[in-house]
Amino acid sequence: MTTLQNERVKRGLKMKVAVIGCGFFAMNQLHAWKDIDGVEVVALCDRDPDRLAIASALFDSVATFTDAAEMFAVGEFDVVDIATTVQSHRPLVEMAAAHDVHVICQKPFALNIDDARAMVDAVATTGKTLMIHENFRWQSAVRRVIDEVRSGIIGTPFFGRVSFRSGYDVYAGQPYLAEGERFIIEDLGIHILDIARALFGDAKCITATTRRINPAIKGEDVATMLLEHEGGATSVVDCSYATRRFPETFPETVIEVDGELGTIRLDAGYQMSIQIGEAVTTHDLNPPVLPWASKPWHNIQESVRIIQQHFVDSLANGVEPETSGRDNLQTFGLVEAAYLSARDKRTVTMAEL
Ligand code: NAD
Ligand code: 89V
Repeated sequence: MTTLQNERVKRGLKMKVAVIGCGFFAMNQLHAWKDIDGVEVVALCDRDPDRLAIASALFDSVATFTDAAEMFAVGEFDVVDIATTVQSHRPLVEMAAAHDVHVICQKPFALNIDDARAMVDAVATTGKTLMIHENFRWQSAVRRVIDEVRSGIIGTPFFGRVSFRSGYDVYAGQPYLAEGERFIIEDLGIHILDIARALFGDAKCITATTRRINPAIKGEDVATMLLEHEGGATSVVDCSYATRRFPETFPETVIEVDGELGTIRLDAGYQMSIQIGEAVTTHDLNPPVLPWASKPWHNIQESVRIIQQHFVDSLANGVEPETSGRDNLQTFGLVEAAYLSARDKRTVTMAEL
């Protein structure tokens, strides 16, 4: 725990959080902060005054800023939660480091791996914590599978498939997703690759193919990736926003893991089955719909509260959050390596990055 954090806990004070970016997704982060004991959102920043007004209406009292530098100059907070899109992540993380606060930064971490490394270094020199808001591994159903695999119940895993296929109109809520040269690996695949890492450990290499099916968008909306993990498992990570099917499963991730002793499946509808030998157990892992959440986003919304609680707990216990900036260099590295693989039509080793 840092000196500041120690002092606050000793004095029974709340952890003060400032949030930069009050757009589409930040509303979930703001609701989640309100739910977490010992936390107080004290400042909001968005360069769009309309977004700032919508977000500040959630609070009885909160300082508002349209310029992040002005917010940092006023200070008086322990943590900055950066919920902007990727273009501003590096300058804002570096600004946070210059002002000696803990940092949470939304995914995708950065525009490229050099920026991501520089951001990790900038916060490391302050001794503060940097966590990437990589929430999919914290969805309760996904987490249950991760915990079961880590418990060793199916023995050492040798194969996995982590799959996200949907035809949901993500462009309506997030128009920028249709406009980037990169789309599905950077935006969604990053989560699915991170789940593969949580299940099977770091990867040695990756082979990827990409397609664009929807002619109205700029980037790829289909990606199929094959990973060799350092522990010996092989995984297939496949993602699509061009898959029309009923029932539509957005935003569920389905998972298969084969281990030496058995198998675990997380199927559509949040149904998990575990088979050890001939014995099969089934488990309904439907997540709750939090009071401020709505279907079909409720599993993601729940994971936002869980990851933010994990951040608070990690600070209180003086431990690195699971998806720290340092850890997320591996997930972000897989994104970079997947694009390189698809472009050059070859397997890319992580050591090349
Ligand atoms: P958005 O465009 O709706 O919101 C971003 C907000 O940040 C905007 O209101 C914009 O005005 C503001 N902003 C941008 N740069 C700024 C700056 N320098 N200073 C102050 N304000 C600034 O985007 P969004 O859909 O909310 O996405 C934000 C981030 O969240 C993205 O990185 C996206 O990938 C991520 N996201 C994550 C999930 C998830 O489940 N983890 C889901 C959706 C989006
Ligand atoms: O989770 C995300 O990052 C979102 C979405 C689920 C639409 O891909 O952008």
